[in-house]
Amino acid sequence: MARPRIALIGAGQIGGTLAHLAAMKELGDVVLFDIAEGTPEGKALDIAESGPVAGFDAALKGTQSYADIAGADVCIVTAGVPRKPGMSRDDLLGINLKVMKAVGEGIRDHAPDAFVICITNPLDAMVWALREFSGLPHEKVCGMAGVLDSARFRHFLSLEFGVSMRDVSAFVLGGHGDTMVPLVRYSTVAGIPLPDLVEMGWTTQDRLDHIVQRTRDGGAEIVGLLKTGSAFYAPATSAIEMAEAYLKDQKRVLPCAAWVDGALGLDGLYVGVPTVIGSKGIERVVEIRMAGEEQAMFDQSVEAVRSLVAACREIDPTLA
Ligand code: A3D
Repeated sequence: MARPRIALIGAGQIGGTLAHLAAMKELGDVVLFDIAEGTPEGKALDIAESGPVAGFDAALKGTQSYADIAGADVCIVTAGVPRKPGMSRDDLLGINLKVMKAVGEGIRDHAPDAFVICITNPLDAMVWALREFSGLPHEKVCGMAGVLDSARFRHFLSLEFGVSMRDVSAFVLGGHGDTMVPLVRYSTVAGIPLPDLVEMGWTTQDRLDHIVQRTRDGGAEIVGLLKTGSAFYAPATSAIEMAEAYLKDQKRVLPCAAWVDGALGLDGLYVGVPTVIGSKGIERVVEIRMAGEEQAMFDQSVEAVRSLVAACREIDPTLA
């Protein structure tokens, strides 16, 4: 059987890391596409040259031509610009919307059967625009944010409790932005919910509130440290987990920006929700129950996403 084909649209910091991870995990052959001449070719060759040492079998190619992504099983989109210190994700909207148009049309024309994972910010609005421009089925287009936001939450919790990150599971809902909703009640250490751990004296409510806020600000914390770009190792690792779930039909339950139409009181919006990812793409949206304050936070997050989608429509009237 031929190896799966993985197309990475954008060969910058995240794109290069995605290519490396995909090759190391032997998920398939990799095509790196970028408008910057030489960058995708250079990264593809560099990673390919690590193959004999690392011992993986994967072909890597860099390109400026969409024709080379033909037949891709998965497309992961990072094309666009990242934040600089002081910028919010939303400040990227105008410039990255134009990029989504070019990328969406490229995928529509050359890889219409792919499972598409968008990472470009502002995430929820860009996934929506990418889906509109590509015309692919909604269940085949999603965005990576929840896996990353949850991973950040899990990391901070594991430091607080002094336990393995593997035994911490965390739940983050809503848009990928300042209004994201880390759900404390559904986050656990080996199945014990965080509120119980507060009662058990493992931490205090104040410290937990601080960790929740640090999770919300997780992206900005890295931008502030790096100064020249945004996070890329953890975002790439998170998207690879989603791609693997699709390629191997794992039916993983992963939070991602998915099209929600009918569930959770929403009538057609991309927003961060728990989903089941398998060979059909986003196979199910898990309709969890939210308590009063959680629902209010989720509603606020939904409103923030809606206003970004409205802004996209204003900038590009061809978006219905
Ligand atoms: P960067 O290293 O700048 O790479 C972006 C690449 O896109 C560059 O190589 C550009 O040449 C390329 N590019 C620009 N326009 C086009 C185009 N029209 N077609 C193809 N390629 C193009 O950025 P990065 O890899 O660090 O980040 C990429 C995106 O991910 C940014 O928008 C970030 O804000 C976003 N991001 C999202 C998350 C989430 O959790 C959702 C996390 C971190 C970064």
